[in-house]
Amino acid sequence: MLPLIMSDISYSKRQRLCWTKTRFLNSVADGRAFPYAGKPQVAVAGHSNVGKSSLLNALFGRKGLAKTSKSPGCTRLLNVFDVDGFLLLIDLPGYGFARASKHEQRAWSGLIENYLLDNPDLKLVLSLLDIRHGPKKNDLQLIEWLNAAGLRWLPVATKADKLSGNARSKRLKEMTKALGGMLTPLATSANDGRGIEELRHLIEREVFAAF
Ligand SMILES: Nc1nc2c(ncn2[C@@H]2O[C@H](COP(=O)(O)OP(=O)(O)OP(=O)(O)O)[C@@H](O)[C@H]2O)c(=O)[nH]1
Ligand SMILES: [Mg+2]
Repeated sequence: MLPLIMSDISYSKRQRLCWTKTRFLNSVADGRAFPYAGKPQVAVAGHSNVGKSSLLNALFGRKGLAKTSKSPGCTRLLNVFDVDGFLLLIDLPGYGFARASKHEQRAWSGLIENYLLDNPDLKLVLSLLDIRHGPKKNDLQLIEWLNAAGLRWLPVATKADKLSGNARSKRLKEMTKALGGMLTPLATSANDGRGIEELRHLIEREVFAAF
């Protein structure tokens, strides 16, 4: 009993995480047997190659901790990172990878669904959308699915450095409309650091509000 009470107290006192104090825990192959219960979790979802692993490295301020690749389909398991001993960030396999076989695509979506469903520790899902292309049909399907499952989600536009100021604002407006008009994606770039500190704050607010 006592350790639980003590950890609740330390959560309520904290407002910020030390993001550079992140370590890779493990790769998990079965979403139903997720071995790290008890800590709040934030999952990063999105199309293959949208920049999930790069965004995580930018949040951690650590190059190469999450494996990135120019060729899509690099992340095929649930890769689990522990931030500052308090929070778990989960790098999900990308969906919509055209060159994967139907069998592989089904296996990955099964892995993602099994992890997302019935997980009381999951506080937030970041829905990553490439600022140049998203939201695509399967992004909107995921968001619908998250809504139906009652999960909190936040749209995050990636690769914002690829567009100039005006084009960026125009795209963000279009994306907001395509998402139903309620939420404007946070523009981020793993390359120039745009939006990264703000995203850290948003995650902290969600996580600490839960305690
Ligand atoms: N210009 C730019 N390129 C980026 C950014 N983020 C990621 N990339 C590039 O996009 C490619 C894919 O990045 P990843 O982070 O591996 O993407 P992912 O979503 O984890 O991909 P999968 O694990 O295969 O689903 C790499 O070539 C990255 O260098 C960004 O903010 N700006
Ligand atoms: Mg990846």
